[in-house]
Amino acid sequence: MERSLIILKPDAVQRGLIGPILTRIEQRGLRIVGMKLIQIDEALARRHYAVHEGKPFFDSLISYITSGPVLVLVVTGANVIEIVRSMVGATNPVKAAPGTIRGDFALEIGRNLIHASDSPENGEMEVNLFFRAEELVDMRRSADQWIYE
Ligand code: IDP
Ligand code: MG
Repeated sequence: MERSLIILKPDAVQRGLIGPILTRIEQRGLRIVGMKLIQIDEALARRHYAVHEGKPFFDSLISYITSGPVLVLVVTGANVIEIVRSMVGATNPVKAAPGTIRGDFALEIGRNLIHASDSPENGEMEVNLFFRAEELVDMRRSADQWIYE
């Protein structure tokens, strides 16, 4: 069972795209087990994006992700890392396929709306960075039998 941390970045919140993006996540059948609206501070941003420290876009990335409230959520299930990454689309919206979130709603890499964990290991790390265990629910959905064989 994998877990993916998804962040609807400040541009998604400011543009009123929480609803349309969450709709896609719900419609796909993904199971949401945590969700909160927060403002990421610089320390958390630097930890979350530590892998990008030193890159030319690092400072602008930190100011972008801390520039306003974000919606963070945790989705869980078999293969959710790959499923969510494919829904999100390529990092650069210019290259993101139509039908993906970035391909349908974004135009530039520095305003690409959404973060999603890129491996099961990073999923675990990122979920633990943003959520305490008691903030997550143990969700049993009656619909699961119609979503999973
Ligand atoms: P990802 O969000 O698709 O996983 P990463 O390569 O992990 O992409 O980069 C993290 C974030 O940093 C991107 O979503 C984007 O907001 C920003 N970013 C990455 N590369 C660039 C760049 O070349 N210019 C500006 N921002 C970038
Ligand atoms: Mg990444």
